[in-house]
Amino acid sequence: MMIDEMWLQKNKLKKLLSQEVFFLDLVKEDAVSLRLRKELIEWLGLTVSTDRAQATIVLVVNPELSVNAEAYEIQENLIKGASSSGLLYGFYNFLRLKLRGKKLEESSEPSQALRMINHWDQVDGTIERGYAGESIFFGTPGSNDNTDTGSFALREIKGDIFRNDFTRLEMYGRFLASIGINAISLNNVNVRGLGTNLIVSPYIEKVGEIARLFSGFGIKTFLSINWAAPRLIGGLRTSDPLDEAVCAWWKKVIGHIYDVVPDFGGFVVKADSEGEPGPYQYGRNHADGANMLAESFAPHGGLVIWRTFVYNSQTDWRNRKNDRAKAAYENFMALDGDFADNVILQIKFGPIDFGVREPLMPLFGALKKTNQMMEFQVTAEYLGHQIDLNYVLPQWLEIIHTDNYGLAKDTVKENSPLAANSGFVAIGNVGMDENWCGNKLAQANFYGFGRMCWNNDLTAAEILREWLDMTFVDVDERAKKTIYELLMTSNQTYEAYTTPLAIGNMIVPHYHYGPSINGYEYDRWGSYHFADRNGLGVDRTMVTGTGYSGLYAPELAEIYEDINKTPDELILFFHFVNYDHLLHNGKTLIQTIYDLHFEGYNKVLEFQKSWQALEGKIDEITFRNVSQRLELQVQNAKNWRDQINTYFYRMSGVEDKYGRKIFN
Ligand code: BDP
Repeated sequence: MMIDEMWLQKNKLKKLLSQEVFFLDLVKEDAVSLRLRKELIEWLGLTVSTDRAQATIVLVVNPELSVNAEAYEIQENLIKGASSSGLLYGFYNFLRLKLRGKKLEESSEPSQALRMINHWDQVDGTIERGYAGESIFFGTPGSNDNTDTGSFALREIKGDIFRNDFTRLEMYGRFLASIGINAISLNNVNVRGLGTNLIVSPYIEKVGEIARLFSGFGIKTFLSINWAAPRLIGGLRTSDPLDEAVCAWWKKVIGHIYDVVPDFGGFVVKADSEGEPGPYQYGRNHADGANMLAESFAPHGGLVIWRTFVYNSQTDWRNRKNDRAKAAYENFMALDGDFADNVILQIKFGPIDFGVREPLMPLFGALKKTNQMMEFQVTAEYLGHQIDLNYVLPQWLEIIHTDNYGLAKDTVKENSPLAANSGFVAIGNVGMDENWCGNKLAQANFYGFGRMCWNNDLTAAEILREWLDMTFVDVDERAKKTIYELLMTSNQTYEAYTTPLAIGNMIVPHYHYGPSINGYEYDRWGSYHFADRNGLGVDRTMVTGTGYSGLYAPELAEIYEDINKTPDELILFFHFVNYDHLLHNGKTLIQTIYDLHFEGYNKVLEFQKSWQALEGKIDEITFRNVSQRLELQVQNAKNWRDQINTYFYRMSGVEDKYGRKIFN
C-alpha cells in the first residue's frame, strides 16, 4: 500500500536538496534536535556534515532570536530557531518555501500557544465521527472497517488494543509538526470500555512509546479520561471530586503516568455531557472537578483541558423556553476565575455543535479570568463526511475574526490569564485510509487548521495556495487553479444546498449526513427549526425569545436582537422569520431558500464538470478518488435541494418565482 505523503513530497524535496550539505549548530541534543537530524539523514537522505565550513545550509538554535521558543527565521541558507522546536518549525517551513519555489526569507512565531488535535479514536480501532478508515493508534493490523453501525458500542476486542504501526505514526508526527501542531490527545472524549484503562498499566506504557515518538516532533501527548474512572477501574465506591480517596487515587494515577511518560501533556475531560459521568452527579461543579485533577498535575507541569460542551441532552421539545445555545454559558460563566492556572476550558466555536453556520459562542469575550481554547472540527461530521467537498477555512477564519466589540481583539489569548495555556484545538480527520483523509481534498482542512493556528492572519486563499502548490507539486498552474476555485467556493456551496441562513440541524439524526428535515424536531437534543405555515427559525431575542442574544456585548446584542440588523446568513438562528419577509438580499425568505438550494445543486454539477476536465492532468488515484466522491455529492445535493424545497413549498404554499421544478 502506498501511503500518501500529503503536502510533504519526499522525492521532490530530495531532488531539490540533494546537492546541499547541512550543518546543525545546536545548543544541546534533545529529542527534537535528534529528530531534526533524523529528518535530514533518514527521511530525506541528505548530507549532514560536522564541518561548518563545508555546509551550504546551516541550521542553528539561537535563544536570543525571540522570547517565544517556537519562533524561527529563514534567511536564504541560514535557518535559525529560538529553541530546537523553533528550529524544527523553521526547517519544515523552509521545505514549504523550497517546494513552492519561493524566496527563502521568513520570520515567524505562532499566534496561538497551544495548537492541538483531539482524536476521537477508540480502543477497538473505530473512530467516532471518523470518515477515513480506522484509527492509526488503535485496532488490529489489517482491519480497516470503520463502518458506521449506528451505535457507538465498542466491537469485541481480541489481543493488543494498539495498532503498533510506528511507520504510520512517524509520518503523522511529521505532518503535524510541519504545520506547527504541538499537542494531541489520542483517544475519544467518550471514553468507553478499555479506553478507561489507558491511563494505567499495562496500557500507559504503550502510550509512553507513542508519546516519545511525538516528543521528537515537539508534540505533547494527552489522554481523554472517563470521569468515573475511580469507580470503574480504581475499585472506589465514588468518583466525587471532593472525596479524599478519590483525590488520592487520581494523584497516584497521575504520578505513575509521569514516571512512565515524563513529558505527558495532561487530560482532556468531557464531563456531565451527553450521558457521560461528571461532578454534577455528586452535587459538585465543574471547577471542583477540574481543580481536583489540576492539583495533582501541577507539580508535573501537566494540564487539565476541560470541555464546555455541557447541555441537557434530555430536553423536552415541548418546552419552548429551553435553549441549548445558552447551555455552555449558563454552566460556565459563573465559574469565571474559579479555575486553577493549569486548567483550560475547551470551548466549541459556536453555541451548538460544529454546524455549517453558527455565530461565535458568547463565552468568548465574556470569560476573562479563565484559560481557554477554541474548538473546531476538522473531521467533517456535519460538513459532508469527507465525501462532499468542503474547504472549511473560510468559515473558521470568519469565526476567529468575528468582531467582538472590544471584548478583546484576540479573544482567546487576551482573555486567558496565562497566554501559554490558551490556543486552538480541533478534532482530527485522519485514519488508516491510503490518503489519510478519505477524500484527498479533505487534506486541505487538516493542513489549513495547523496553518490557521500558527498564523491567524493568513487568508483562506493563501492557505489553500500553499497546500495546492505543495500537494500538486508538478501539476500545471491551470489545473491547480481549477482545484483552487472549486475548493474556495465549496464551503458556501455546501451551506447553500444543506442548511443556509443558519437554520440549524435538518440532518439525518445521529449519522449526520443527508437531509432529514424533522429528524431532530420532536426529539430530546435541543436543536429545532420550528417551521410552520408562516415561517421558521428560532426566536433567541431578549424581548420575545429565549434571551440568548443578550449574552453578547451590547453592540453585538443590539444587532442580533433586531431582525432588520441581523445579517442574512445568521437570521434563522436569531429570529422566527415569515416566508414573505424581505431579507437584506432584497428577496423574500422563501425565495431565498429556493434559490440557494437550486444554486447549490447546480454548483455541485459545475464542480463535477470542472473536475472531469482534470483527467490526465493530475495523478490517476486522486482523479478517481475525488470523481467517485463527487458522484455521491451530486446525489446528496439533489436530495437536499428537493427535500428542502418541497417541504417549504408545502408549508408555505408559495410558488418559486422562476417556476423551477419542485417535487410537491
Ligand atoms: C458531537 C458528536 C458526538 C461527540 C460530541 C462531542 O456528534 O459524537 O461526542 O459532539 O463533542 O458533535 O463531545
